[in-house]
Amino acid sequence: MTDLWNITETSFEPKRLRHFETALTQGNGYLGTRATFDEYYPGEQRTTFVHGVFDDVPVVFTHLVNFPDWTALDITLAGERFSLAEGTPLDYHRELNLRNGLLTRSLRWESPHGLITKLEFSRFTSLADQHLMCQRVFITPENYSGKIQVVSRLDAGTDTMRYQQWRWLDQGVENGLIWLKLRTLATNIEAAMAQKVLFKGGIEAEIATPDIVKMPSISATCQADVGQTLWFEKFTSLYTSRDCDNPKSEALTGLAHLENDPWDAAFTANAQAWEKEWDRCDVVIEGDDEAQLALRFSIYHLLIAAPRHDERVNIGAKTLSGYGYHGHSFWDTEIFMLPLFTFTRPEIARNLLSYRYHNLPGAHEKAWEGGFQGAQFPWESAGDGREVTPTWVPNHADRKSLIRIWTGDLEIHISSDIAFAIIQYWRLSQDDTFMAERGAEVILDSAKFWASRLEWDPQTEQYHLSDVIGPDEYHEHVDDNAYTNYLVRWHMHTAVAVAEWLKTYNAQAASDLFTRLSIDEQTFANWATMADQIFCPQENGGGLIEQFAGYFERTDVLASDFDPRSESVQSILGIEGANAVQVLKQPDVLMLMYLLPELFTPETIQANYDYYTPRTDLTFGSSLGPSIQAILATRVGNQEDAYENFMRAARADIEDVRGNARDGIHGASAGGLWQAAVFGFGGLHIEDDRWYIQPHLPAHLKRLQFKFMWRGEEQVVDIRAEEE
Ligand code: IFM
Repeated sequence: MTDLWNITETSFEPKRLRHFETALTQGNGYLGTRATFDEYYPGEQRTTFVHGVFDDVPVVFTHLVNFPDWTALDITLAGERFSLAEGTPLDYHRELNLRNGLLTRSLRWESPHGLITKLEFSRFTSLADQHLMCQRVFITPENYSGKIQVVSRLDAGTDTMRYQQWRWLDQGVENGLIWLKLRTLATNIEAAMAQKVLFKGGIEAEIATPDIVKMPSISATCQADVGQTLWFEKFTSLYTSRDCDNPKSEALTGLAHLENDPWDAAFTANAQAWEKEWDRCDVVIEGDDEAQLALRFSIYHLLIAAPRHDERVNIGAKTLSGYGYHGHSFWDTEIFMLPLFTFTRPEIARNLLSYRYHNLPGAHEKAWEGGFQGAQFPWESAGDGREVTPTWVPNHADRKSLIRIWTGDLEIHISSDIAFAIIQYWRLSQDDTFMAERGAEVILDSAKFWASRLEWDPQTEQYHLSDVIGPDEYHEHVDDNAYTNYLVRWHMHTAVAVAEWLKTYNAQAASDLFTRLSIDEQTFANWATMADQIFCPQENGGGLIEQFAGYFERTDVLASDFDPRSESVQSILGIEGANAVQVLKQPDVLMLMYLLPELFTPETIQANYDYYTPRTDLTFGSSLGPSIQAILATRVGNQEDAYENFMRAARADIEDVRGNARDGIHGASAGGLWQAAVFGFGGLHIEDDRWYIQPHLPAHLKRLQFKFMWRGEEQVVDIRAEEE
């Protein structure tokens, strides 16, 4: 039987090194550490990212900063350095326990000179104390006696994609603890780390603390007899000036307070914190072990990326698990990842939505730079909420050229995606305080942007949005993208309704906000009229909604016309080529029908499903596509498609189906998978003041169970297939 809580690696395959570094990433919503080995290995990406700690880099503006390595261990066994690049690993087994976040690796290593040593490594980043990281190692010489040396360090020799982002400030040794202090070069964030190593098991070790610049270390040398086990535990703390005034003192104090059996105490607290999370967020699937494990894997990765104590950070498209997209956040958060939190951990959803509220100044700047009013949220956002989408990136196919990235200029739907997520959170939580103090401002300020961005055409007597990119990024510079226009219309009507609500909920707050935004009753009347006049493509004779003006005139080819293949339609045809055909990178009209189903009849959804599905590059296009496709498939009663696309999303990172999992977890796909289980298979619907389910379990599933919070009360949905 498949283990339903463990991701395992049963043999060491160097080719999959970076994939596993991503897949087995650990974290606690404050930091994320890739699963590199404790000892060094060539080609690894030794990385710890901390939420909100960005610094400047060329081209992509800003990048999450790679922290000094806290895991580093140099182990020398009777004169031979332990490394998997040498010798032979025997009985290799690595596993990540999703239930408690513990990563373990055990192996017997035969050195080039034939010495065999059993090594067992464990580590976790505490969910109970987000500043604490713990490691434990057992070393047993099996066929020799000899000297064993272990050197542990805080290694500030790390870089971020070859850029140095740290200025080393100071380091030292205090009461057996080593510490290190640094500051980011441009953003001036100070960080401090401290480390303590405890030698256990009664072995006499000679301890030293070599104070090597940028690499304070603790070394222990001892004599071990054949069969004797050397055991040590290592604790690291990390603080930054984003969390406290004096990171060094906090880092030292954090470790000074560790109890006698710190590993046990810390691990118990960590495991209890995890138990609470899983109690609220787990989704139980019976009848499909692969789907069950993949879903837990996805939820785990979102939980370790979710800020629990910080409302000024967001989750990057690749979470904190890799370098893809530099730590930048997209609509991936609000539309794909956030529902898991809104429905199961509303406190986290509130933090993430507050990030947008706190970053309104960046959205004002973007609107102003484009010549508009109000708040236009950036397509890519990082530390301070300014637009950080790169304008040009290197063309890897032709090193002499650059590629112009248009999404930062044209993919404007994100402002309405954020409004949508706020309303969804409000409906579920009824958190009126948040709405009155923050949500309303975001929705109204961005409606103000739309009012200035919409283009009036006196000929059609309608408003249009020209030169945009919808969710389907194979088509750039299009006019009247259906997804964007419908969402904007919804947004402006919603803004008027929210303004009405605020007046009754808190007249003073409403009046203050309206004054601050320079809006009044006349503005709301204008917005309502404008919203009604936005051109929203209607069904043609066959019930189809045209994805953008002129889409149906593009060359009609299907995604399958390019099979067999191992790359996206865009990499086969090039940017211009893909722009000229109807194949989509990800569902666009169907995405609209998923978010605003009340606007479309079942027949219309069916017609559009049938048309757009074969034209969508679901295998190699965007990783955001399959989960949404799966949900729509359940809506049209196509169980086979639903399961196929669910599994596509499920395998994205576990199986590395796109070959780019090394760059980090596809956070949107992970969040989409949760939605596909709950809203797709589970058929959970929210309507006005009630919720109901219309399950669509794939035939082989025996049970689907999930929980969610409805207005402060936990709801349990337990769907069981009928016994035959
Ligand atoms: O936000 C997505 C977009 O929809 C497709 N390209 C990748 C982005 C980040 O995941």
